[in-house]
Amino acid sequence: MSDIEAIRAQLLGDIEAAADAGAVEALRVAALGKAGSITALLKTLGAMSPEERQAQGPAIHGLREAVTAALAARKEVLDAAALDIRLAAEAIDMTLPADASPRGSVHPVSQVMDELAEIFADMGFAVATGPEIEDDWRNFTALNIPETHPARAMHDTFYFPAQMNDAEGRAMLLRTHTSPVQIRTMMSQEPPIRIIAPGRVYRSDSDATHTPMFHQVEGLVIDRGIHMGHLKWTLETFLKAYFERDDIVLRLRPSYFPFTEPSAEVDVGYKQEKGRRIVGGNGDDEGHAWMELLGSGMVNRRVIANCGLDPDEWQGFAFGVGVDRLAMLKYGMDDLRAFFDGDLRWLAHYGFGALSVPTLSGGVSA
Ligand code: 2NL
Repeated sequence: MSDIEAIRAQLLGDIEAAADAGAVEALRVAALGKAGSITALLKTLGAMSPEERQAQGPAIHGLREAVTAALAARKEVLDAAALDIRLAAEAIDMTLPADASPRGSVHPVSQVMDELAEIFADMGFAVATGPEIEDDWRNFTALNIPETHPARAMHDTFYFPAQMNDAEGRAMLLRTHTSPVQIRTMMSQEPPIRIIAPGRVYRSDSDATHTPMFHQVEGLVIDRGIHMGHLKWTLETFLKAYFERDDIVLRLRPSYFPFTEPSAEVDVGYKQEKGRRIVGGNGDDEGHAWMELLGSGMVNRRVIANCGLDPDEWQGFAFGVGVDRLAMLKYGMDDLRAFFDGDLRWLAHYGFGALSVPTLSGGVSA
């Protein structure tokens, strides 16, 4: 074996055995540094005859290239192994407790929806949910909303393109209220029915008091012999529990909705006292303040029939209320847009913390 081959075998063996980056660097210096063994071989080329140089040159340069490549390859292997070790050492155990207390909270809208579910559960109502993408039959037609009704217009309703019509050719849309959930329930369950349907609804509307997505709760009761008295008692009981005061009185004003007949808008009245005032209230002569809060009525016979039930046997009442508005009233908030800003300071300002979760037994605003 020639000198060059012996040096090559020795160096490549040493490089392969190098245990760390320091050892690789030491071998590089020993072979290719100023006083290195390969550097010394390269220097001998200058003193050779042209014939000798032609014979030895390629072998010596080949040796340099092979060793340079081996050093780089070994370094890469060692670097990857070092990274693996570091990653294993720095792995985070997600099951460990956090070392800082959380700053967020359940969103006020979610808290109000939870409160509503608790309050209505106490009155025997179940929570029903359904898809936010609906068809125009369940969102409008079944509810006796005529084809020409302004609510169906493009500027109020977010429609999907006609290519997305369902199998029956119905136009698809983002639900504009949670009523289609009640339609689904009436079509799939035998009465008696007592449900609330909370959730997100969408209307093409955006300014200081309207956001294109907002939250609604609707309620529905279907049974035999249901009348307006049941509606009024239910809303009164709900509002007393929600606002946590017994002096709440209701005023039902005649109104019109296609899906209820008769229909009533519900104003909430309360005795005005110093220091506590519900936002938006207007006083009257007897010291009562009234504010419009809910829409309601007896379910239109045509809606009951549209769902396959006999309106001579089954009657019902229904109501709808904006959850964002309920939250603003309860917590004294004045700007709807802040609901969607995700600003922790807003939560802190209104006293929301990670552990403040309403329960009926603990007092919903405790
Ligand atoms: C409002 C109006 C209302 C309903 C919603 C309803 C649902 C079915 C049948 C009949 Cl399935 N009615 N929902 C009834 C009256 C009013 O909401 O102004 N909400 C804020």
